Amino acid sequence: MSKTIEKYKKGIRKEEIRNARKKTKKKKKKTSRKPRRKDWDINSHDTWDENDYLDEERILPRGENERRRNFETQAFDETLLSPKLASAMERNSDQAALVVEVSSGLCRVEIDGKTLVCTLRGNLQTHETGYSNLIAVGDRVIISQDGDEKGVIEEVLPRRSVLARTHGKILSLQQIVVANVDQVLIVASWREPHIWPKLIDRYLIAAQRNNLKAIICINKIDLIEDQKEFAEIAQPYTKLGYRTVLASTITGEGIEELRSLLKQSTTVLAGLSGVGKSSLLTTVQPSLDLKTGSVAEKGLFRGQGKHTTTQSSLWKLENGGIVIDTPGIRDFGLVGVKQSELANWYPEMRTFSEQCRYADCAHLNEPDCAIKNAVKNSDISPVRYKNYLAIRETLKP
Ligand SMILES: Nc1nc2c(ncn2[C@@H]2O[C@H](COP(=O)(O)OP(=O)(O)OP(=O)(O)O)[C@@H](O)[C@H]2O)c(=O)[nH]1
Ligand SMILES: [Mg+2]
Ligand SMILES: [Zn+2]
Repeated sequence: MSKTIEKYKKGIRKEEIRNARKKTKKKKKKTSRKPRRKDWDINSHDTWDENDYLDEERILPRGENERRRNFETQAFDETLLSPKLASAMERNSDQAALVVEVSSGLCRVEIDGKTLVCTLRGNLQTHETGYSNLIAVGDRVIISQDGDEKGVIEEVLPRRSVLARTHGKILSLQQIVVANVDQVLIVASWREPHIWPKLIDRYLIAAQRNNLKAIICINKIDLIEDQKEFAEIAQPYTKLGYRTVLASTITGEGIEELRSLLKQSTTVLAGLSGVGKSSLLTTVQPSLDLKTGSVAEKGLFRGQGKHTTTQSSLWKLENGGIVIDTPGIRDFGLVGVKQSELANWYPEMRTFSEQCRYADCAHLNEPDCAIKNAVKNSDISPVRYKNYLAIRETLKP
């Protein structure tokens, strides 16, 4: 397709989205967004909640959902933030700065070994990207500098990858968690908090959908008491071929393995609060000295993390790796996965599902369901099947 046609098509898509947005604008104004923080202190790491959710489900005009879905698919391949996309791509990459931290309306970027706090140029618009946030940690951006410590982000360069999830309760919108990563290190802990395989599966599906390599790390293995129980949970993942690192920051087990897996790649660490993401990074490279927290010892939230890390941040390792530490995410909403498609994202179910008696078998209570039979015969792990059922419940038909 010629460049002119491509540009023309982009123009049409932008116009469509703009019109649809206009229609929903009134409703949008009523929602209460948190005010932007203007007082971001370069040295402070605390208190800001990057999820910044709108709590209300938005009603969209007819056809808008489908239009967005098509649009969002394209947004994976190209960034439409800039009308001068082509020229941005041709620019010397030396001019690009790396976003290492993001707050509402402000970013911390790194360029030439210096760190600057940047605002965003007012004409950058989220509605042209298909995502609810404009900038994410890991983005490469063109900035104009304003003195030694400040700057303005003029453009966001095309992303080679994103890890995205649904934006809070608004299932049609997606939020970029991080950009330009190669792999997701899914961190779980055996205990404190208790291992939660359903969240591991959600992350595995998100990684597949975003074409990112997934590695599983089960941390706090010093707390294992029953090896048999541990094997039942961990083995299905290793059998499926997922690289699974068993680690403990207390005994040092698995740390060298992690260090080498992080080498020369850009990796995002994702998992529940309190599983030890920041602790693992600090153990891999003590100079990082990231803030780590404790796990609640009593009360309703016993055994859960306290959301010590409040915003994602990017760090460069001495071995050439780049890591992004993230706050614990509990609800990793799967963007655009329907109930009927879910089994396709379970590699071990895909082949069996073709042998079910009914082509539209949901693998619940149908007769002659090959997946249920495979679970009975231990060809599919009961843990994975249980996760499938639970995740299915949260998806649209
Ligand atoms: N027993 C045990 N405790 C650990 C291990 N690794 C980390 N911890 C403890 O787990 C708690 C939480 O660790 P963090 O590194 O803050 O966890 P996090 O995943 O970064 O949590 P958020 O920042 O809230 O998302 C701390 O009290 C750590 O000391 C481990 O291998 N074994
Ligand atoms: Mg942390
Ligand atoms: Zn079936």
